[in-house]
Amino acid sequence: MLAKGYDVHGIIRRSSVDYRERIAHLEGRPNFHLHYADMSDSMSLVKLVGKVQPTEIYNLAAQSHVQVSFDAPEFTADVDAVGVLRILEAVRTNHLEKTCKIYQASTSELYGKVEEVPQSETTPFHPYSPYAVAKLYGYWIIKEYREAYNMFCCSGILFNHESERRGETFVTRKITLAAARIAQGKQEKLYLGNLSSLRDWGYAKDYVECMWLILQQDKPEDFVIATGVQHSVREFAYHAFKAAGIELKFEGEDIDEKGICVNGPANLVGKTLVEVSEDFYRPTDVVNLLGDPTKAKQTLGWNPQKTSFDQLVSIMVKHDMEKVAAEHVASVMRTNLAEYLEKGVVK
Ligand code: G4F
Repeated sequence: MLAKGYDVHGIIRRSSVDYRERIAHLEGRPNFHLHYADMSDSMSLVKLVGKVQPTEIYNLAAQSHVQVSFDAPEFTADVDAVGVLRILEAVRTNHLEKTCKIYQASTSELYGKVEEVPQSETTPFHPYSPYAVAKLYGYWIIKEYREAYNMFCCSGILFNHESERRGETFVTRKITLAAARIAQGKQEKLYLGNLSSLRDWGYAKDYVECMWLILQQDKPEDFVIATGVQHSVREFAYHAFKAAGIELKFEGEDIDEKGICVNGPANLVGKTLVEVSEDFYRPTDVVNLLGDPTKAKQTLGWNPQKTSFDQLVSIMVKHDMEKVAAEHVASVMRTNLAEYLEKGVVK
């Protein structure tokens, strides 16, 4: 958005620890502004929308971890469901419904216990987690305000979109970081949940371009954003470890399945590097997501294959190999400095 010349305003929540690593490179730019507000605080949203008078709102705010939504269902509903309503009402309260377009981050999790494969804009929803149920409300309230008040508000039904900035507890990033750490001797083993779960993984950078395209159309519509290609968690792990120089062979079934190193650094060959743990199984899991991006391709001119699965894996692994190596250098420097200080070599 900054590259396109927009003034960008984002909301942040107060925290006593710094959690802005992923936007640190943007802070200080003249067109980039951060404001304290919260999706659970209507007044903060009403005041901010009134002050900024936005022409486009991208609502990507969410408690977005599906497994966590089983532990914090009420918070998830407040932010992911009612939060969307609060944004719509903030726009209406400030009389901006004719000038402000709204993009809502809807999700392939809406298809949940899937009723058809692949999933398109016409596939029935069957949400299968507290997260997905909350997101379903968000989807419908956007549609309702579009029809009731003639507002330009749309959903992008995004399938999993990954990148080097992905949170470290989502499965792809958990795998790429572990592969990098194991390859560099910083971790022994990776524990995962359901290895057979199937996802349609795309590159987040390509998907945000599509979010913007959705708001540039003449009429507000919902779109499925996906690559149309499906892989299992097991396959993602295989390719990520391969990109880190380790070849895995998977043996066994379900909870007893293991990923064993069959090729790679001599000290790892023959070792079990991936195991399954019940801790990462969900009470209900969505296991067969595959999107049909035909409408986005035809209407928006978007290319779902811009970044291939192999390219995505290698972008993430390369980034994490460098991150782990840099952390190692920083830690050696810290240790050396501590020693020098102790010995009085430096003061
Ligand atoms: O990476 P995940 O946690 O992503 P999930 O649940 O598909 O949700 C993500 O994508 C959605 C779009 O479809 C977003 F709406 C949502 O906010 C989020 O960004 O899990 C992917 C699959 C699941 O089936 C999970 O059971 O991987 C399986 N899995 C296996 N082992 C694991 C693990 N997931 C995680 N997080 N950690 C594991 O160890």
